[in-house]
Amino acid sequence: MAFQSIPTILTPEELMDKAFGRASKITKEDRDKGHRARKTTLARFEAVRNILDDTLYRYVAKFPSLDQLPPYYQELIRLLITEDRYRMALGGVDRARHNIIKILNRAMQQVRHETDGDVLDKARRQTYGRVSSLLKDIEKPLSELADFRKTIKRFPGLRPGLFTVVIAGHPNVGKSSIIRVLSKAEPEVASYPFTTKAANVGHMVIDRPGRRWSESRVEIQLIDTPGLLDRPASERNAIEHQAALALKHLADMILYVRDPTGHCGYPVEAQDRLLAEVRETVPGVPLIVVESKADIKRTEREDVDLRVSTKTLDGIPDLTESLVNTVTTKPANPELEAFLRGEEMPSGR
Ligand SMILES: Nc1nc2c(ncn2[C@@H]2O[C@H](COP(=O)(O)OP(=O)(O)OP(=O)(O)O)[C@@H](O)[C@H]2O)c(=O)[nH]1
Ligand SMILES: [Mg+2]
Repeated sequence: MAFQSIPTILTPEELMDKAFGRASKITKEDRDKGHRARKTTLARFEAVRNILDDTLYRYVAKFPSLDQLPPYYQELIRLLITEDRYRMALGGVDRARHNIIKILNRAMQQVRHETDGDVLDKARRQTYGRVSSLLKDIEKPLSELADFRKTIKRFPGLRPGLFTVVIAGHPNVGKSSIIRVLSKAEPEVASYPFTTKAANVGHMVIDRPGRRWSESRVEIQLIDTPGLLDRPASERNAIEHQAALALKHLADMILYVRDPTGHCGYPVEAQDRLLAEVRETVPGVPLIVVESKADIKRTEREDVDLRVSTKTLDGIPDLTESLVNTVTTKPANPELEAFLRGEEMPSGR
């Protein structure tokens, strides 16, 4: 996955250790003591410059540029990081990189003819001091980048070319339980709302012997989402927004889970309102309504496609069959597909 290439972000102290430590191992040869000291100092300055330039450049370049990301990821970054924080931290690190290069280039210029050991030592102490304080000044942006990296690495690892089913519904209705029985994924299941806090991916592989080879194996990507409440988008929390984003951007099909038992803690009327809302916000995406917890209660309602129990597995084979029958090869989101296929990461610069 493209986001995995974001490197570990070092602290200012670690960056100093890395740059000054490596530079200190460099010594240049010359029969003349003064020339030896001059060449060594120059080589060390150059090493410090190159190490910090490379490292900081990589930090900025490996974070995706917001404008070049597919909308799903852009919106996730805006939601979980915010655009301002993202741009400020990357900008701060990049400015520091430029200033560090400037300081070291100037220092090299100043000592290029200097052969007095004491003067060279003093120049080195001063220059390292300036570089250190520039690095200390970006302590906050660097720690922000380290946080962003953690957040981004947790983004759902989508795979290109797979039909994507997004499971949605109120909290605690049994969405993750369904993902567990349908796929190899093992999302957390618990008897309280908002157990699932972010979109997670599971894969489902269905072998259908006896079919033409092109149809003999079907692979589906299932996205488990946090619960959604039937309230206006402006009142939703960041956890709910992640479900809404997955629905809006990732769904080739929606599996709407409704719990008729009341065990989830939300009335059926509220779940019906949410269903209507989901249909309205993502029109045109095929949607099936699944009633969960069929081992406890089954309704006679006609607007239900399937009734399932993840305890007795009642209805699960039918659910699998109806998912497989809906699979189409045409991606609903060509832009996202292109991004997932591309090995190249859009650069942050
Ligand atoms: N009796 C019964 N209980 C179920 C069934 N499916 C899920 N549950 C229970 O319902 C509770 C919620 O299940 P989850 O799968 O975590 O529900 P969720 O919709 O993912 O919940 P959030 O992640 O909080 O939105 C758990 O206590 C499950 O054991 C079922 O088919 N029958
Ligand atoms: Mg869940």
